[in-house]
Amino acid sequence: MKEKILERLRAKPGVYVSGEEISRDLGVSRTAIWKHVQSLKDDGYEIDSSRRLGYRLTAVPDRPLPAEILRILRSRVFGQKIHHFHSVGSTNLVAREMAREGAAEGTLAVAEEQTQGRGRLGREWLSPAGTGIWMSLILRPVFPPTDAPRLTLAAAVAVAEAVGEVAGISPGIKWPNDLLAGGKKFCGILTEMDAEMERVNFVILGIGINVNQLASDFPEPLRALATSLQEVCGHRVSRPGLVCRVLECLEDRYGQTVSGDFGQVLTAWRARSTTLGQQVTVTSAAGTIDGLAEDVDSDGSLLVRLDSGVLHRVMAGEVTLRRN
Ligand code: BT5
Repeated sequence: MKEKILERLRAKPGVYVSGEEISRDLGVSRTAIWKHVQSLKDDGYEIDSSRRLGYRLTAVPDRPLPAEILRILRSRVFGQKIHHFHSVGSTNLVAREMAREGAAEGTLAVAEEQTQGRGRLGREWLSPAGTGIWMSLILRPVFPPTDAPRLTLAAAVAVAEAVGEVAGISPGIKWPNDLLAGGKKFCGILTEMDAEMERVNFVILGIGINVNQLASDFPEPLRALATSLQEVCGHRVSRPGLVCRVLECLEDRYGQTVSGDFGQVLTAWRARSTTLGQQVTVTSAAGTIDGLAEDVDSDGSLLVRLDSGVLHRVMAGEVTLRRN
């Protein structure tokens, strides 16, 4: 009903629509309409109300609200079902709960703010209200658990493509999960899996994008490492618009990943990589190695040519460029 009322107001932006007319057309009481309008105002819609004239929509919020996303989303499955939260601990955690309860592939959890946003290995992901995209997508790929790292690469390519179109920049990808612009990180991806030995039950693809922060919004010491799309491209970027483009690009790249066309994803990943061809130090649970980042393999791992000449496969770890 709330969405239907919004549609009515949106059809005549800036013009009063009488409460009586809405009430008659939608078959609900005027009190119910008033309540839905209050709820729309809580979502950030600016609506003038007049006893005599009715309601008029004067501004639409730049928030990743389901109504704003669904009216422009052109995907088949991804994001067609959206759970939006004003504030949540972590969208990855709520998406995981939903997946356990049987939520379908493509279901999206998106939040205005995360109070316990998470990176890899329990690290913190800063997710303030009003400026970023903090979202998690439920996937149910039919492939062995060992293929799951491919999804991080596919997601990085998809977000880079979406951002390229929407913000007009060309981001780099740092293996495995960072998107960079001007040498600083504006997006991180957290892929979490629930699996048995041979079978993936579900994957939660968590994506965090700094969209409209100013450099001064980032606390020290993050300020030296992090950036936002607005900082890089010089203008504000529509968050619902970007969510849509990310979902659409992701659906395409995911389709390639699960249907035997991962080679195309790898080609796009290589073209955007800031890691390949560089002398790197990789730190992981297994220790630290130095070498040349030679390639990524079809399972998503990084192939590093050690100084001894041996080719070493890295499944997970932290890459830093080596300064000689
Ligand atoms: C990541 O981890 O980059 C994965 C981040 C995933 C965030 C999304 S948001 C939606 C979903 N729900 C969640 O709870 N998480 C996902 P990692 O590679 O471990 O990087 C973490 C490091 O990035 C931190 O230790 C900081 O140094 C830095 N960092 C934290 N917040 C940042 C931000 N907003 N922008 C850029 N860098 C940040």
